[in-house]
Formats: sequence, C-alpha cells, structure tokens
Amino acid sequence: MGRNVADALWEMLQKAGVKRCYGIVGDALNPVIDALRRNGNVEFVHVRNEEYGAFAAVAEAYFTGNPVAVCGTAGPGVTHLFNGLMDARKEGASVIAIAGDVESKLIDTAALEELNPYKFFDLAALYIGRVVNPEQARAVFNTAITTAVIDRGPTVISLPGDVAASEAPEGMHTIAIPAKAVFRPAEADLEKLARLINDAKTVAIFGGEGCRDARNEVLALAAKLKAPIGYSFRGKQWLEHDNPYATGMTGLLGYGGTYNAIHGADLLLLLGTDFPFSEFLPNGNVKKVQIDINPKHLGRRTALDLGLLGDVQATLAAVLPKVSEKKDTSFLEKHLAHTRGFEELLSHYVDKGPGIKPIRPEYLAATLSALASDDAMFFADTGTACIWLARHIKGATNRRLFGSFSWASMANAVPNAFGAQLAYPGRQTIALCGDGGFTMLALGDLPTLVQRKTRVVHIILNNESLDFVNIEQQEAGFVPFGVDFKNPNFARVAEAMGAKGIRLEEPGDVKAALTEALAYKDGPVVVDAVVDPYALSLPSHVPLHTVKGYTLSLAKQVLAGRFDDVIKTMERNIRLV
Ligand SMILES: Cc1ncc(C[n+]2csc(CCOP(=O)(O)OP(=O)(O)O)c2C)c(N)n1
Ligand SMILES: [Mg+2]
Repeated sequence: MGRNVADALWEMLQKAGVKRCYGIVGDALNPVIDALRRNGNVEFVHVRNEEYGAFAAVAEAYFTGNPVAVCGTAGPGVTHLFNGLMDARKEGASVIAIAGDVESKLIDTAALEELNPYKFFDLAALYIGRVVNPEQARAVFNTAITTAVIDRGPTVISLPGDVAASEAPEGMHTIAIPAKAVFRPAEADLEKLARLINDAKTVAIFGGEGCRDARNEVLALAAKLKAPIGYSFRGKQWLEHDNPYATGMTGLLGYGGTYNAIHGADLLLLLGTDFPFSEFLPNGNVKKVQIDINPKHLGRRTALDLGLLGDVQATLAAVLPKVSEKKDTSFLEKHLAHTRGFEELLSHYVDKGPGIKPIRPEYLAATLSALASDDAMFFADTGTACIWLARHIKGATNRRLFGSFSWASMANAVPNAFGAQLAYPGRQTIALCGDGGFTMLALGDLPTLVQRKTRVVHIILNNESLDFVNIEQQEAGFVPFGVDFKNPNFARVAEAMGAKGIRLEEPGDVKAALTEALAYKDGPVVVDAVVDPYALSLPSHVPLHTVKGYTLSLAKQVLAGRFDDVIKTMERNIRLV
C-alpha cells in the first residue's frame, strides 16, 4: 500500500507550519501516530493529560503564529482537550485537534467511547470535520487547517482509525495558506474617523490584543493627539512598556489613570479590544469609536458613534495623515500625574516587602520582575497571580505576558509556559501559579518536564486557598466558604519527582531563591512560596457594589465569630484603604 490518509494529514499539517502535536495516543490514533513517526517532521509531545497539551499548544500557537496540533482518543481522551480548545477559541490561537473517533462502521451505534464530535465540540471549534471516507480527507484537512490559521482558533478533525489507515487518494498533500491580507475601512469611513478626532478637544485611547502589530501607529497617534493610552490585560504587553502616554489598566485589576481618562475625554478610541467589563466603559457623555477586525466586537460592550471594520495597524496608518496635531497637553498631563500617584500606592507593599512575613505577593512579583531577563515570558494562572502579574511584572520590547485572559480557566500557566519553552528553547519561561492551579493540572505533568529537562520556572503562590474566590466572595458580601485547603511542601514533592524544589518562607530569602530558580538550567524548578493569603488588591476605580459587598461580608464574618480573619484583612491591607 502507498500513503494512507494519516500520512497525508501529517504532510498537510507540516506544510502549513505545524511543528508539534501534543497529546496522548491509543486505539483510533494508533495509525495516526504511526504515520507521524514515519513522517519524522512533526514532534510528538507525550503529555500525561490532554488538557495540559492543549494549553501548551495555545501558548505555542499564540506566540509563534504557527498552527499547532493536539490529539486525544477516543471519547474520554477527546473530552480532556475541551477546556484547552475553549481557551484557544477565546485567546485566538490556531490549534488543530485530531480527535480519535470510533471505527466508521460503529458510528451512531453507541459504541464504546463513542462521542458525537459535532455536538461535543460545537461551542469550542470554528470547524468540525468527521472523516468517514478517504475521498473526503483532503477537503476536510484543508478546511480545518486553513480555518484554524486564518480565523485564529481551534478546529477539529474527527478521524476513525480505520479511515486513517485507509489508502489515500492521489495528490492530496498540498495546502496553500495565504499571508495576512491588508484590511482597513473604506475611504469615506476613514474621513469620518478623522473628522471625529479633529473635532474633539480631548481624545483617550484604549487598546487591546488588536494592537499587537500596531504599537508604532498607536503611539504615533497618541503623540499627535496628546492622548493617554489605557489598555486591557491583553493589550498591556503591546502598549505599556516604554510608552510616555501609558496610563495603566482599568477593570477590577485596574491601576493608574485610565478609568478617569476614558471617562473624561471628548472622544474615546477603542482599538482592537473586546474588553468585556462594560461597567468600566463610559456611557453617553463620551463619543466612542471602535476599530476591530471582528465585526462581532463592534458595539457589543458599549454603544458606538462610529464602528469601523479593519486591522488597527492598517487603519491607523491610513488615518494618521488626515489627523491634525493637538497642542494642549493638559488632559494628558493630568492623567499621567494620576497614574504616577497610583504607582506610589502600588509600591508600598513592594518597598516594605523584605520586612513582612508571610511574604507579600506584591514583593515576590516585583522582585521576580526585576531579576528576570529582558526577553522572559511570564504566564499567570487565573487567580490572584493575574493581579500580581498585571501590577508588578514590568513589560519590555521582548518580554511577553500571557494567561487565560479571556477564557479565565485555572491551571493554564504551567502548560502555557511548557509550550512556550518548546517553541523558544532556553528563553526564560516563568509560570506564576496558584496552589489550586498547580495541583489541578501542573503537578501531574511535572514528570513530563523532568523527563524532557524542560526549563519551566514554576512559582507557586502557596496561600492554601482559592484566594481569588475568597476575595470574590467578600466583594459580593458573602462569608468566605469552600475556599481553604492544606498543602504539602511542594518543594519536597518536586524533588521527589526529580525536579528542583525550593521552599520559600522568609521574605529575606526571596531574592536569593528567585535568582537560583531563574539560573537553573537542568530542567523544571518549583519555587514553593508561602505568601500572605490576606493580601488584597483594590482597583483604581472601586465600584460602589464592591465597597458595599466588602462591608457586608466583614460584618457577616464578625457575626459568625471570625474576628481573627477580619482583623487580619484590615491589618494587612491598611495602606490600600
Ligand atoms: C477550571 C476552573 N475552575 C474554577 C474556576 C473559578 N476560579 C477562578 S480563580 C479560582 C481560584 C484559584 O485558586 P488558586 O489557583 O489557588 O489561586 P489563588 O487565587 O489562590 O492565587 C477559582 C476556583 C476557574 N476559573 N477555572
Ligand atoms: Mg491559592
């Protein structure tokens, strides 16, 4: 027999730029993995949990821009992929899932491990193809790969083992992926945009992920308009560093002057952002323009005066010559001054950190930021790690910050860092993990990293709680419940698994421990940092319902006899309130 369907699959994936496939093999995937082995150009990354592989693939695809494959088999292995594929959908990562399917003769017979891929992947995937006949294969593979790359999201190829092993029809191994097209609004719309900008006395900018390739244009526009630049979590890494117009983030993680700037301007430009927290965006008194490549983003978070369909970089480049320079810097200066004032508040627990035990997470994160290399890649678990990453890890031209920012799954950081380390070997990849997140997923795959000697720096915020939820419950006026747990000594656990483990309890040891961890070259390192579970963060704009919720929760805790917790919360955050 000549080439089979699985051979053709790998040839096409390889031609589209796939370098790795993360997953676990078995039954229907056996002929698929045998073809990968024969092909020799795509690396198979054997993980212990398919979900871990999917999060690794998300980070690799997001940063490299190349599509990445994942695989699972059959029903149960495939279901483990799902959370990571949802993350790929939300974060915009080109991930192609090869889902092992039951033999084609058993489809729709309730066979062992049978799963209907159309129903199951409906919410996550941009495209789902089920190959029941080799004649379909080229078209299905082509569509799955092209859709994942062009629309930047997950697609699924459901492949029964018998079809994978069938002879491939002739000439089915080529694929042509177009380069990114130039995409900007029509001339009349650009004129409207220029008129709105020129008529406004003050302009504020708020940018998101869509500014990834538009940093120069956004800064040039801000310079011309004397406009403050705020950003979402996803926009931070592209817009904050070395930017004299930067005023920080808004939302619940917010810091700096952005909230006031975007509420006080005559005109707000929303650039490549789908920032989901509408209550932090201005209403009727500010005119609003939004520019985005995705029509679904336009106007869904806040009502617009003008919505424009286009790539931020191409659109701003085209409108810049039509915009007249503004001379008055007072609006910008006011919000930059506010931003500097907030920075002083943020630095309190960093400056005092060496003398406070348990270790303040602010101090841990700021020290990490100071010690890490200029091209380090930082990943944060969903949880309080996101707060400390947003506020205390400083960006740089080649530094990267990533997390499950739009899907907000726990346990993403370590597998994200793993995928990044495989794509950029030797570069510092640092996962700031929750103890809940670490034990949820990362711990089970630590042996994978040990075996491969993969250099991932795990920094566990050991607060023996689901602390983010603890804070959330208090903000909503509840007595914290169901959020505490007990941990082992993670440094010892890591050592027993063959990784390097560092237990960190003393604030005075933070610098030395992190220096040692960052310098370690022989594989994964786990820093088990015992941090203050009572550390709170307050956004630069505190919504009224948050204040009410906290007051109510503290009152309820007092009534429930939990004085001790209330006192600690007050005492340890006194400089924030
Ligand atoms: C898979 C998943 N389960 C639950 C949640 C809800 N959730 C968000 S943050 C969080 C707590 C995370 O705890 P931990 O990892 O210990 O981090 P910490 O906030 O304590 O630093 C939970 C339960 C989620 N986002 N994802
Ligand atoms: Mg925790």
